[in-house]
Amino acid sequence: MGDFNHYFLMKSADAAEFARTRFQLFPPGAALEHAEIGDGNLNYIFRIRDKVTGKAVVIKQAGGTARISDQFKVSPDRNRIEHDILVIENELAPGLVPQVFGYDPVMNALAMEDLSDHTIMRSALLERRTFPLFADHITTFMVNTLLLTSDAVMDHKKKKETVKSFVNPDLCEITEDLVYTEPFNDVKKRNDPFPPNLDFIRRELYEDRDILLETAKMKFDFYCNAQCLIHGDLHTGSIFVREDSTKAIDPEFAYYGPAGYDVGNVMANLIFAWANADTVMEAGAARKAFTGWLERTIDEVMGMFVSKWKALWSRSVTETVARYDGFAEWYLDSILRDTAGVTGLELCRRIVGIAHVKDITSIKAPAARLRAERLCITAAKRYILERDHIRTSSDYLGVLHTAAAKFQRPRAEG
Ligand code: SR1
Ligand code: MG
Repeated sequence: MGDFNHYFLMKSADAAEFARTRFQLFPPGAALEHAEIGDGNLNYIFRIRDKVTGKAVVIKQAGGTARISDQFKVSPDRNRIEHDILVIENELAPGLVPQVFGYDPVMNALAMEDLSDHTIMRSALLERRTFPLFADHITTFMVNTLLLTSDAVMDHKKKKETVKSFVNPDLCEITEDLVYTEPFNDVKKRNDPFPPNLDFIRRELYEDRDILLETAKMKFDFYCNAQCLIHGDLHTGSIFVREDSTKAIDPEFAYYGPAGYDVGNVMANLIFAWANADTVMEAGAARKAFTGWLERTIDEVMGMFVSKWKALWSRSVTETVARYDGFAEWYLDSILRDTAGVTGLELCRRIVGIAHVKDITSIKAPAARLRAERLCITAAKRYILERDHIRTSSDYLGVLHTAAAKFQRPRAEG
């Protein structure tokens, strides 16, 4: 066991000792049980629990390369970024992120609240569980963290300082490559499409010049638009849920970028859950109820995002010119346009690229998986190409239903 004065990649026993001695989260002599519980693409996650009191914490450590592949060299500074943004998000959206107890720049590890009484939302949705407060919680989280870190509200010098401390080049590069480039151009030859869908992907994405041009425009917005402090990876695998509680976790991709990146991620991942259920569940009341709940949630996320944004805007904007007639509408409209575009990008990249989602990969029957993938890609293209016009939940659901109707469910559903 190391002394924590020099970086090394911890095993779970090290993490237990680290939690006790570095952060004093447990008393000396505490009987601790420990396990590595991470299954994400990047980091090592340890759960440490006092066998007597039941108190538990999580230690998250960053390595020098991604877990998913050592092709990705990722600065361990992402752990500092994650710690710092969790502190900010806790202030702006209390109760909607895990509490952090400390960060160690030598071990590149942070200590935070254990959320074992919650479930990762993607898994919960695959079990067809529903969360009545999710839309309300996630829209509060997004509106508060995005608007309150923007130039419309923040002191501009302080905002620039914040932009500086959240420059996140390695993690942004992952997004620039995996989200904005490779789903449409396999330039690094590391895409991982479902083989039976390769021709469809080639025709519909790699060879569609309109898609190439529009995704290039969006990539330049991601490079340049330091609009708000975004979470940067707000998919359903980065959200813990309980019936009465929602926690956005894993904000290590945070940087100052377009607000619509976060909203579009939430929308796309609800659509993945819908595509899975619509394809895999047998026709009948259960499918109707579950897809209906997802559609209502998509409706509430869009509706509440817009109404809460407008309300918070009128209460909190400090920038003089942002009060000019028409500015608020123009600004929000640009976020909604980006939301539509990013919804399309996220749908494509999880199907074509290296970082998949279980909503798709868990579909065993090849014909069913093909149907789910194709309906997502077909809808995604319209979200991207028609992003100047897609604004309301009816727009999103109309595109989704039209795409789904194009691809019949296979008879033996999988
Ligand atoms: C190399 S990291 C691949 C993906 O996992 C993360 O959760 C992000 O979504 C990233 O794009
Ligand atoms: Mg993550």
